[in-house]
Amino acid sequence: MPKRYTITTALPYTNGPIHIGHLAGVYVPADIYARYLRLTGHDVAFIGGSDEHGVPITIKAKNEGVSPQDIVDKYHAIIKKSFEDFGITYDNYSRTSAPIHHETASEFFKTLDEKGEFIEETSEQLYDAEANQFLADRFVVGTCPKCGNEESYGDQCENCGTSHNATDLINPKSAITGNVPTLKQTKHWFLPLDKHEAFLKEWILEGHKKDWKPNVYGQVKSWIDDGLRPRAVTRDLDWGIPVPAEGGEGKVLYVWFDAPIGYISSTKEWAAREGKDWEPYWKDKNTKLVHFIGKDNIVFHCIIFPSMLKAEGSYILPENVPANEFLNLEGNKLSTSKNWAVWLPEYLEDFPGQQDVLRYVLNANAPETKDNDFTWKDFQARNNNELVAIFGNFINRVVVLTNKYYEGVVPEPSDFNAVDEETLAAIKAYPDVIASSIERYRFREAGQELMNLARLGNKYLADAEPWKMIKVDEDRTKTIMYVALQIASALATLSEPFLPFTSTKLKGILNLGSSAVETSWNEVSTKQTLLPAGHQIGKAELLFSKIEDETIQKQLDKLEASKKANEIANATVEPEKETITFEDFTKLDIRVGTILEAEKMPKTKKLLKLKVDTGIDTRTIVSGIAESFSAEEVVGKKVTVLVNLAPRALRGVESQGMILMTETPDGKLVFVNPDDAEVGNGLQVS
Ligand code: B3M
Ligand code: ZN
Repeated sequence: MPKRYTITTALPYTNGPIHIGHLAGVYVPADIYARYLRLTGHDVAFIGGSDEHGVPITIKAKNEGVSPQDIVDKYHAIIKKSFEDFGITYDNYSRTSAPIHHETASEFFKTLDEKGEFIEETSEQLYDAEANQFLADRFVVGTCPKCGNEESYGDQCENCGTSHNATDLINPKSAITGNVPTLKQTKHWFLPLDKHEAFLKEWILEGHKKDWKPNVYGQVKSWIDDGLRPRAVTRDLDWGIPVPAEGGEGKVLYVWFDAPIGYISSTKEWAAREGKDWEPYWKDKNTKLVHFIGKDNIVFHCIIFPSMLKAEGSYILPENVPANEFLNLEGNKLSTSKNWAVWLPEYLEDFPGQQDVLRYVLNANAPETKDNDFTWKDFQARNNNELVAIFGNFINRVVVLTNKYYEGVVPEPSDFNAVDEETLAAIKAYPDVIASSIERYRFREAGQELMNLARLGNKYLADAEPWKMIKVDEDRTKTIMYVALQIASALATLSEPFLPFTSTKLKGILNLGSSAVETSWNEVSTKQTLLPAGHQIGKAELLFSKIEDETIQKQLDKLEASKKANEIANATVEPEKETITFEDFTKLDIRVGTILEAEKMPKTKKLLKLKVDTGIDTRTIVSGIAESFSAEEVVGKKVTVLVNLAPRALRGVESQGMILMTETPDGKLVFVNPDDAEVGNGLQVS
């Protein structure tokens, strides 16, 4: 029975492009799901859009010295294009700055306000007097009261996922000035989550214990068990949707209040464009609403948004929220600020036309039940050993041999032997096997099943060896090629959700365009023949190509460069020392000298024994620079020397002064080098 589905994906903040973590956690699984449902005849609204409000946008705008509008315009376009490029088949991709969204979110707020679903309260909130601003959300960082993470934001801790009020933070600090905030009174609208606790318990804890993913259910249960409290849904900020209520001047809706309503606005925008009615997609009890998100968004989609929908009264609730865990990159957390990421626009520049490879690898390694790691070596291995060696190799052999033996015409089979029968029967089982994994949100498993079908094909050909058989039994060869072509056709249909670009290409090669040979998902099981004898196929084209070691090394080098750049950027600068007087300074006798001789001190790693001409005399200085310089390379160097330091014995040698050094970001010592100065001259201040 065809059903109606509303599928939503987290609305990305438009403060940067999209990276592989986003794609793996949210957009690839959602697209597999949406494509599969359409292929099996369901009525699907696949909804997305950009989240253009909130502090992340304001901060980015401040950092770049442009307006928030400039930021959202720039990244909305980039993100939308990435989704198109990677074949994410949204029915609508909107943005929360769209007038329809402002209207929808305002109306939603007003309805709750009129129904008395908010508590209006004046309370003390964190305030930064220097910045003249209340500190909500990402404008404040402090220690999470739940897990102790010292970098929790005001509204949510990204470490444990908990959402809290900014005043709950321990040791809060302004993210704008670094100041310790003060408290200042202000009025806000609060959604009393405690009031919805009973409903949430019944709906999730009792109703979805079995069908929701354990990671999602577990988090939700722990929050509910901890007790829910009222949460402010308004903010003292100037970027966002104005609060449509008396006393709301100068205030906007909390971004997490407006953003999920963005799913509804985007559905409305789509329906208006398509001449459809949006309401059944959000209000008909038979519609299945599914939210695809990352684990940091669970609280908002499982507790806050459902409480809002329930309070409004006319909406359905999500049937499932298959949130994923996080993807790491080469063993480290993906990070925008550290540029530790593979950005989609950059990937496409480096791997043009290879979107399916990334979709495949990200799905194969998706962080479905635990955090997972993306490595470039694994990317290469999955491409070379699975896509090229199994899927691509099978298709290539089938197409090349069909062209070679039969000028591209599907041959007439004769009697099927037991292996042929088994193989033909096995093909028919795949649509259900893959579907069953997809319907349980096990997209990795589903992708592996698809690859198993290609494996079946590869093995069938390798065992049957048509390239040998052609020399001894032409009829048998025809049967073999006929069976192999049926597998190829099944692959063209069943690969579409996972490898959409490859599927299109393969359909072209197999010439599946005409309705007589087009096979739907379900028909792979039910049709007697997928590719009938006599059907003309096209010429071979490579579906995938081998990725060489150099290509992978380039990506690893890029990451290494990011790491270096971070080290330099994060190199800590020592705090300034206590103030000294000019007299204190003049006590130091620092002069320019030349190193005349140098030798390594025995049995130490660090020390060089130097003879230095200071202009006053030639003296011995024992210096801890041997890990940065060899004895030979320092001879003849001009150096700055502190000459009136009390002599000191180091390893039995009296050292009569010290050389001034500084350090490069990676810890190598360098001389404070007075190349242009005269030996014996003193250091001066001016
Ligand atoms: N923009 C958070 C994020 O990008 C947020 C999602 C909104 S979904 C309604 O992680
Ligand atoms: Zn925490």
